[in-house]
Amino acid sequence: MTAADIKARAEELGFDLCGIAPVADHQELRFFDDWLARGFGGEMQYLDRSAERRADVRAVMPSARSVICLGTIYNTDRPYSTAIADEGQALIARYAWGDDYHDVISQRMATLVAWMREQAGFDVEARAYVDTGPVQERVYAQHAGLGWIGRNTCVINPDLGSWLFLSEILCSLPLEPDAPALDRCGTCTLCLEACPTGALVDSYVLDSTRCLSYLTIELKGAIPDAYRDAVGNHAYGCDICQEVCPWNQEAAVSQAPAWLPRAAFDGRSIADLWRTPDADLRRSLKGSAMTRAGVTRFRRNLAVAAGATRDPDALLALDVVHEPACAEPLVQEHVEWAKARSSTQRRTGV
Ligand code: B12
Ligand code: SF4
Ligand code: SF4
Repeated sequence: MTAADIKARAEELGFDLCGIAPVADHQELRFFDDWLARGFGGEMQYLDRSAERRADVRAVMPSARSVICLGTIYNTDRPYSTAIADEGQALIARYAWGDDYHDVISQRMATLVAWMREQAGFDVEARAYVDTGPVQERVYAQHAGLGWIGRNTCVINPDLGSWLFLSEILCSLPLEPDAPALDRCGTCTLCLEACPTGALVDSYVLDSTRCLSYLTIELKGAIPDAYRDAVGNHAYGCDICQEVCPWNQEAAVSQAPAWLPRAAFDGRSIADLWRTPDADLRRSLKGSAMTRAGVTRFRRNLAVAAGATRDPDALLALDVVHEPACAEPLVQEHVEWAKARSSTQRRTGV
């Protein structure tokens, strides 16, 4: 079984990209410790705990000789958030619109691994991860030729764009590696300029503690006051630094129904979502990547969005709905903030 055989099978299984990275001491793996030391990981302690393993996949699987890197397009033909003028609409990052990618892609990779073992005729050692393991996925994807790590820190494929889920199979077979992808950002700095919170503190360096994706998804406590206005109508995640990227202006679109937006979150307003009963929200989040934040944090985000946008309908909704999650202290604090924002506006408006 050759690398070409594996790539052909990966394509049959629905992967859009497949390349092989050698297991080696890639120099880009070394940025991670410095990044953590600068506090850019915020509260994501799982990153600190796994730092040693992230430095070398052989610490995860000593027999690893190759990393089979896979890319899956999740883009749809829906407009970018930056093209939506209605501030009352709740924006959700497109990676989270459809089914949970962990489930969809894990299944596909399991099929690929089973096929590899069958072809080899012996027990090939392999471990598959999709955002689920201590692997610096972007570094391996770049070395497998899937795309380069752009200034916005995302892996960009020159033909497909950057709306790609990355996943990989660590494997004991010494497969023929691909050439690494070369940086094609050139003199462009559009992503750095567009980021609403200055989270891209330098080219290729993201400070999570300022990133709306971190603040609305990963952060468990209160969203710091300093960033609440910048949240705007971002109810879950952020896509701005990818939307402005020239390589995404004609990005490839997936035909897979799995990534289409769920009706419950499709083009919905902040007010509508706030008015939705907890039980319905929970049902709609189930099976999507949005379960990560859960109903309470989602309501926290909606409250901030109501205050940041001062959308009248959303602010009104904050007063009239009394679902259990609305009464959680974390949510209440953000509701109070939002209401104070609206009275500030009224006072200065007269
Ligand atoms: C933690 C994490 C986050 C954090 C931190 C992101 C970050 N940029 O570090 C937060 C919560 C902010 C986040 C946000 C998002 N994430 Co995320 N995230 C991860 C995770 C779990 C680890 C990333 C990591 O190790 N970060 C630490 C930094 C140091 O590593 P890095 O991101 O690989 O960055 C490289 C560069 O920053 C560079 N670098 C760092 N310092 C320096 C210094 C110099 C001088 C230079 C030259 C380079 C350089 O080095 C790194 C490696 O070379 C990965 C999955 C994984 N296991 O890898 C997914 C992952 C990166 N996320 C993903 C996605 C989809 C997102 C979002 C788009 C979701 C959203 N819409 O809200 C945003 C994108 C924001 C962005 N611009 O990155 C995808 C990215 C796919 C792609 N095409 O790149 C991944 C790979 C998950 C997956 N399996 O598909 N994420
Ligand atoms: S995801 Fe949004 S907040 Fe985070 S770096 Fe990109 S533009 Fe900035
Ligand atoms: S917007 Fe420009 S600088 Fe940023 S990732 Fe895209 S090409 Fe690179």
